[in-house]
Amino acid sequence: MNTEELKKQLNEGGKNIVIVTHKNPDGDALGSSLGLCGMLRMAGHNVNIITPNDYPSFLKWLPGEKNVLRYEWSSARCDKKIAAADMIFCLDFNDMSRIEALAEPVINASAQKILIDHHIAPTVDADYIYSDDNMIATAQMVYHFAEKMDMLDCIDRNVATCLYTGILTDSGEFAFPKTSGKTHSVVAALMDRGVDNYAVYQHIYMNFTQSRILLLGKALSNMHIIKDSAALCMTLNQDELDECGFKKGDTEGFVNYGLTIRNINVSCIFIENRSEGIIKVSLRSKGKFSVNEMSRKFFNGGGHLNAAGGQMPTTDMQSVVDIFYRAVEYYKEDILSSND
Ligand SMILES: [Mn+2]
Repeated sequence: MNTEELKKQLNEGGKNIVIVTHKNPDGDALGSSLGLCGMLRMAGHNVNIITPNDYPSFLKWLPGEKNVLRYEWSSARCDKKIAAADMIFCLDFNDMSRIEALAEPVINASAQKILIDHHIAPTVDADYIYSDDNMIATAQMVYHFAEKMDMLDCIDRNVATCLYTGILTDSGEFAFPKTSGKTHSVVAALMDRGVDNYAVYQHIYMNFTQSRILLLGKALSNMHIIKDSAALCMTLNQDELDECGFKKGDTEGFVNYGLTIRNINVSCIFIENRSEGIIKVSLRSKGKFSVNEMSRKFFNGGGHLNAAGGQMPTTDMQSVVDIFYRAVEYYKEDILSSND
């Protein structure tokens, strides 16, 4: 399907549309989905958003959020919506494995599929693909998609607030390298539609649980700075999570604290999930060192150049920390020179 055909269909209205996004939705996954949903509804479509699972409470104020369906809570109802859809939008993920149990009904659906995503090398089989790994956020791409589809008039204050939230969170408050002049012009256009930027900031960054701050203290005190290597890792095991009263989303962004140290180019955090029998891995880098590559090689994951995730099928924290030491040794020169 080409852009003109899609534009024609979207401007006709009256379609049944489902939007899906990745597991453990973050600000960009949810912000881009809700923004697109608001736009498409304004254009006269019947739209539902389905996430694989629930998302953290600091996102539960976004306009329209109350209507989001969680596949883990209502899979039968979601299956019906997916089967009845004329179009399915896949937002903010590059591989069907990222939507887990949702993948099967989505793959089997007769609907046309449209991918909008900024992760590298997408493998999603879609009828229309808008993929650009130079984009800081899928939410920014949804704005450009609206431009392409002649739907800028469908961006009201609520849509703008959702897209702004996606850009704000995925860009690290407009700090990360892929934040561009274009990003800022999109943000300016969104603010002109009435986004209350300070209200958004407070919802996201001044709304932490007490357990989060207790866990941050633990993670920081568990920091291993690897000698002469510009890399560090932090850990949180299940007992520590329980002790502090861990709630979903509490550890979001902890890995970034490691990079605030001078001359540290790679930061990593390992978080145990004993009930799933795994340790979750989050990696960040400064400069040109690819944590995507490191994660693919050592941690069963992937992601972006400077931000990646993964997971290890064990709850033995020491063994995973040992692997990190080996990985850092393996890439030592690249890590040391990453930010030169
Ligand atoms: Mn994103």
